[in-house]
Amino acid sequence: MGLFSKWLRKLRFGVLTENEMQQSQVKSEEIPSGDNIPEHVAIIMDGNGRWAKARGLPRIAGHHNGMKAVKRITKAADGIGVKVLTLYAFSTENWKRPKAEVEFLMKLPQEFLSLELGELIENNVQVKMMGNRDLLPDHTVAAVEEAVRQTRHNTGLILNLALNYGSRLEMVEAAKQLARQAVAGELDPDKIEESDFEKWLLSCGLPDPDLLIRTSGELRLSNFMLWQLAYSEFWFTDVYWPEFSEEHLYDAIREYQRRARRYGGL
Ligand code: V0D
Repeated sequence: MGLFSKWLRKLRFGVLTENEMQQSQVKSEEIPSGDNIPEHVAIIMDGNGRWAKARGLPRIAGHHNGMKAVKRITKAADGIGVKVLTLYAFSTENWKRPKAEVEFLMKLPQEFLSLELGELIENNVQVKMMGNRDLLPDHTVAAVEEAVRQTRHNTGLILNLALNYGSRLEMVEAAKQLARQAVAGELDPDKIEESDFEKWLLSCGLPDPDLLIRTSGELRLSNFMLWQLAYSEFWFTDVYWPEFSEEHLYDAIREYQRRARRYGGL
């Protein structure tokens, strides 16, 4: 009997159990490779607080374990040939959280970099930051800018951290810049093109994300890269960010590759 004939027969007679249906998807467990690796993966790292709550731990324990996932996923993405990894670490909405939690979060860049910057440099990773520096504490900005400076000539994976980032504000700022250029007589409003707008976005110079991942079950964009995600594939999972593993990333990328193959077939 052929490998799949059992499934085919069961399908024909409509007697597949839920469990068998899942198995019949013939999921490849291989590490993604080949062409069609997404060049830019963006991730909304949600569920750190929920992960902690489920374990009876304080929220900051969730954030701390989320940081370990950042290290794990950066390595895994680099390992399979992703060129840009954008991580949504702190949104402009996150200021509404309790002061002590925000203070803890603002120390994480320093903590992460004091542990990991050496290895990032060894691995030729280039650190970038995307967001509004104004409201961030000086110590946070200084730590990130030092990492940006020390890695600016690296040519490997770009690790782009969205800190105090909000997409609508980013676009309003871009609109202001175009208005200023128009008032100065440097730009004809009737000749404004997408590329004129794009060059004022904080993601300027990076390709648009090919794949957006959001963890922890929420199915929203939450003001993240609204312009840049116009044509991206979306992948959602119920897994909390601190538990997001290499295998989850590979699942998302294999699904991305399957979708890309389907378009190719049309
Ligand atoms: C907390 C889950 C790494 C999301 C991940 C202040 C929430 C862990 C960084 C980081 C945060 C930032 C800059 C940098 C290198 C690493 C980070 C924040 C929160 C925001 F250059 N994890 N991480 N930054 N969390």
